[in-house]
Amino acid sequence: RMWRHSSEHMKWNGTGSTAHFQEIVLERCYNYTQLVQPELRDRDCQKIREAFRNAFISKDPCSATEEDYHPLMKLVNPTVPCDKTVFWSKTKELAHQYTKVQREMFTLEDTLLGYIADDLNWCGDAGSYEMNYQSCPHWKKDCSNNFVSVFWDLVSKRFAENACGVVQVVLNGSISNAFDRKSTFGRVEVHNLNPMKVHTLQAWVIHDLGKFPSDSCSGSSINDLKWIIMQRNIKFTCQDNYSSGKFLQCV
Ligand code: 2NF
Repeated sequence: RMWRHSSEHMKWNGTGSTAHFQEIVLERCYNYTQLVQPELRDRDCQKIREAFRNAFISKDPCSATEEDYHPLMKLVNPTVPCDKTVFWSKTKELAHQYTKVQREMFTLEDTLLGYIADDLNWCGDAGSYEMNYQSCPHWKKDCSNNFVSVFWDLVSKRFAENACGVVQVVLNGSISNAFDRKSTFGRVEVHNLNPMKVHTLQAWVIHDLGKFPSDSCSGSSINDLKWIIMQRNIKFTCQDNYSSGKFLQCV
């Protein structure tokens, strides 16, 4: 019986839920709402933790839908001021360094839900009130409609819908497709910018994040991005020849 019990929990190919998930969610929520963004101090972190847990607990971890997260989304709406949104793709660390220096700029992980969930993993099981700490569905090997992927797609969509004015994206010029249509940025965020609110998308193609410079503003992937953005009646500008050091200093 023991053997059967543990093999059932090892059924997925992805990493299991993060140890102490509930405590981490609560602690990050308090930290964010009291210290990072005290304007949000009236948010109820216990309720947020509970809504987050209720979204996925006792459910088939490969049948996640946006609706599962609606109660959580109702508790937290994105509130980034105009001109302050920073998207990223394959440049997570650099983008986060950037918003640390430019304190009033926001990546998704500088907003409450992104801050709470960043680098965490979570899933439950149909017919159990427990989280599965042994394994969770891998988004490529098991199923794309797992609770982690559906969460990031949804918060990324809301983050993009909320953006206004001039918005920025930090892209990696050291890989062959600095803009990737299949990334969250290319698949979700680009298509959910509201042309009534977003004036310009400003792309930064940073060239020293790997060994070789491979892509630039004049490359075909950025041209794809430019075409998509202009089709959507949003202005597009692009800067390259930036190293990460120069980017962090000069902007
Ligand atoms: O973990 C995050 N903080 C996160 C995850 C997904 C999306 C943040 N985002 C938001 C951010 F706000 C960025 O603006 O989307 C943008 C970055 O996503 P991206 O897919 O364009 O960039 P990548 O560097 O390719 O991926 C970021 C991380 O997400 C994972 C990927 O393995 C990497 O760790 N990821 C990408 N797609 C999926 C997916 N469908 C995914 N993980 C699970 N399911």
